[in-house]
Amino acid sequence: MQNSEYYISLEDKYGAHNYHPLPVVLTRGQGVHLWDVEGKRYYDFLSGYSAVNQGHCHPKIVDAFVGQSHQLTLTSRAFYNDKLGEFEKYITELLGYDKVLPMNTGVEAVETGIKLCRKWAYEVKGIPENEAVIIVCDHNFHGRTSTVISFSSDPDSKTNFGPFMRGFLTIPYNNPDALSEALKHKYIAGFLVEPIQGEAGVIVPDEGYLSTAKKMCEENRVLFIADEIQTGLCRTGKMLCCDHECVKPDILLLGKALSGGLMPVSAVLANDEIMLTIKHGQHGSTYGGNPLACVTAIASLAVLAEEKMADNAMALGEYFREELVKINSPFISAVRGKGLLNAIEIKSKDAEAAWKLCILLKEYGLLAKPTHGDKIRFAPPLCITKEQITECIGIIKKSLEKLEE
Ligand code: IF1
Repeated sequence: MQNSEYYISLEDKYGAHNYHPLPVVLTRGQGVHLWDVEGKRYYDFLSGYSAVNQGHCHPKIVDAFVGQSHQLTLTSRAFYNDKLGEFEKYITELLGYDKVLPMNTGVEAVETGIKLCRKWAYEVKGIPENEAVIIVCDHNFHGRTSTVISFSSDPDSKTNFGPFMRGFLTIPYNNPDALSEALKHKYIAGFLVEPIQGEAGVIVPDEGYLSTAKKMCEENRVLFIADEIQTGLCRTGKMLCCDHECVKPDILLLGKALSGGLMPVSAVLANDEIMLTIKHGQHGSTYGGNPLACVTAIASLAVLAEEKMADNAMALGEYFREELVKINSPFISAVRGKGLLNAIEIKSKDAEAAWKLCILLKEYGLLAKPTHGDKIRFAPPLCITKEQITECIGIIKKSLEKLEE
């Protein structure tokens, strides 16, 4: 095995420069821990952007994956297979929907949700073809395809990738009045929203925002589309973030931890009135619903329940935020989150302060990365223990003190 510099130089020379990673080269993961090529151990406080809620290389998920990989991995949907129906039954009964449409990446689920919403708008609600409008929120992040960045408000995600897809109306997040106004427009088909805005810096809306928004959508026969790709699957202390307000989305989008970080698996759930608007030959994917993905997803969902990861996230999230506040650092201007999806906002004259803090955290054995400059997301795997959280608070405290020097 070579050293970190060697692997970093390989990526620099041969890889696209579409990321600016922290200078650490990882070679092994287990539970809440990662190891770099020099053998140093870290706490993972990013969890693959919430794709590794169950912990790295969870033995039960790996065993399911390896077992199926020796048997049958891909048939395409030109034929049936003996795992897809089992997965479809499992997840629709678990989450209370008539049907599921399996895809691979999160953004494919978002694109599928948009297509379903439009199809329903034309063929059920009766909106004139090509006139459907979907309401989205400022500072959203729903993925990086050309359609989805068409309604991004982030210049980095959007500049010079045009021309863009029309049919989207942007409103401020966490603003029921703005949604009420937008719903007066003709031809509104859906409202696509993150229950907590992850990329924007873990923006938690006011209590009641989601339930008020859902009610407004019902009153206007508009589909409430919840992007739970990052907030779902126990991350915020409930199976779904919408569960905190007993909101049942019309279209539910899942991804990331649906496969425990082993392979891309995403899913779109809806009831028949919406889901059956897509007929055979009208949407699909080579890998969508492959047997390997189905077995991996069932194991990933089962582990969340067996290990009570939602309860753990709820309890330890509270503890983590309380302890962060107790640090009382002059650098921390905000602490926010729900469950184990949290973030701090860094206050400093130095624009690089958040990055420098992440470098210090790395030195002291914790991996996290800034989002949008001055915010640092803290999202460990949901199997973390109170003792480990306490140790990580110590690392964060020590790093902040070092930053002051
Ligand atoms: C990157 C962000 C997080 C997502 C939500 C859909 C998707 C994502 C709420 C698309 C993906 C990832 C993408 C990755 C970094 C990461 C990210 F910073 F980009 F925004 F987590 F906050 N909906 N988020 O968070 O899912 O197609 O990637 O599977 O693109 O840099 P995907």
